Amino acid sequence: MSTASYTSHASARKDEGLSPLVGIVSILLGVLVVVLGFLAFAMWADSHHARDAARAAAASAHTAAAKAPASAAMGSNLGDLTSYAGAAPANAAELAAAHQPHPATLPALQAGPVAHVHLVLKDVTIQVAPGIKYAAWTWADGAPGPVIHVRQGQTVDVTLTNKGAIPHSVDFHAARVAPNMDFRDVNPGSSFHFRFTANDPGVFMYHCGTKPVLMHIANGMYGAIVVEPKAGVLPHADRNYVLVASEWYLSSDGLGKPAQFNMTKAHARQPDWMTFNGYAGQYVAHPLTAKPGQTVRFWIVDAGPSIDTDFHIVGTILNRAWVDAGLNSKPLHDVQTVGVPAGGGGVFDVKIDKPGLYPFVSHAFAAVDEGQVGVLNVGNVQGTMSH
Ligand SMILES: [Cu+2]
Repeated sequence: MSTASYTSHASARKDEGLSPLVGIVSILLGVLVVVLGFLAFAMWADSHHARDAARAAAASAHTAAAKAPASAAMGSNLGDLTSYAGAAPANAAELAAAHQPHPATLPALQAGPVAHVHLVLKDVTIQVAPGIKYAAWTWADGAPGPVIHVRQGQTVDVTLTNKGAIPHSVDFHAARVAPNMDFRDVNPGSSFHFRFTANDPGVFMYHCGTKPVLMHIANGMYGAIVVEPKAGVLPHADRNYVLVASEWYLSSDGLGKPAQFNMTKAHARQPDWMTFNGYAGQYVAHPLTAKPGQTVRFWIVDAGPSIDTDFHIVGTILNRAWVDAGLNSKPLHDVQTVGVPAGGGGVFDVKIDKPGLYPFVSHAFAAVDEGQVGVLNVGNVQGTMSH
C-alpha cells in the first residue's frame, strides 16, 4: 500500500497544471493500475506457493514411498497414532510379580588395564510391560544391553557381533574416536572390533547408530557404560544402581502377536510405554533396596530415543546431583528433580534415614502413567504404595 500511495503522489506532481477533474481521474487511474498490478502479483505468488507446496508434497510422498518397502517389511503401521498405553491382560499383576527384573545393580569392575566387552546383536521378542510382547532388535539379553563398568583410564576393547537380519553398529558416547571408522555398520553374520580409552568419567549411553537411528534405538539397541573415576574421587556409596530410561512406540497392543515399531508415533513422540531398564514398572513389583542411612547412587542414562527424563525420588531430596553425569565438575546439592536429556546421563546420590517406600519417577507424569516408575524400599518395609 505504501508503494501505491507513493506512486499516486508522484503522478499528481507530474500532472500539475491540468484541470482538477483530469488530475483526480488520472490519480484514480494510477491507483487502479497499481492495485491491479499488486493483485496480479499476489495471484502469481499464490500460484507459485501452491506449486511449491505440491512439489514438496510429491517429494515427501516419493520419500515415503521409497521408505515404504522397508517399513512395511518391518511391519510399521504408517499413519496410525492409536495409543496402546496401559494395555494389559487380565493377569497383568500376576505376570508383573513373576517377571524377573532386569538387574539394576552396578556390576563389578574388570581388573587390569583392558576391559573386554563383547556385544551380540539379535532380533528377539521381548516384553516391555506385563503381557506386552515386542519384536525388538537388541543385545543378546534384551533391552537395555549389558551395563559396562570400567575405571577411568581403562582401555575398552569392544567386539560387536551381528546376529541380526540387517546391518547394525555401536556408538559409545564415552569414546573420543572417529565415528566413520569405529561406529561403522557391521553386516549380518560379521564381527567388528575396536578399542577406545575411557578417559572421561561419568555414565554414558551406547547405542546402535545405523540409519534410521531413531528406529534402531527405539527397537532396543541401547545401554549404559559407567566410567568410574579413580578410587577415592567420588564420595563413598553403599549401593549403586544403573537405570536406563527409554520409550517404546508400538504398532499394536502386543497382547497377541508381538507389536512392532511405529515410525509415525516415534516422529510424533507419542510412546505407548516408557520404562526404566526396558520393562514398565518392574521395580514397583520388585523394588530396589537400601538400608536406612545408606548412600544410594543412581547412575541414570536416558536412551530416549526422543524424550527426556526428569528424575525425582518421592519423599526425599537428592543429596548430590552430577548433572549430565559431569563427574569432573562439582555436584549440585539438595535438589528435587534433575533433567536427564535423551542421549545424556546423570549421577545422583540419595541418603534416606527413614524406613519407607520411596518411588522414583520421571516427574513428567505422562511417563509415570506409561511405566517409567519404580520404588526404593528403604529398611525392608512391608506393604505397597497407596499412590
Ligand atoms: Cu541397529
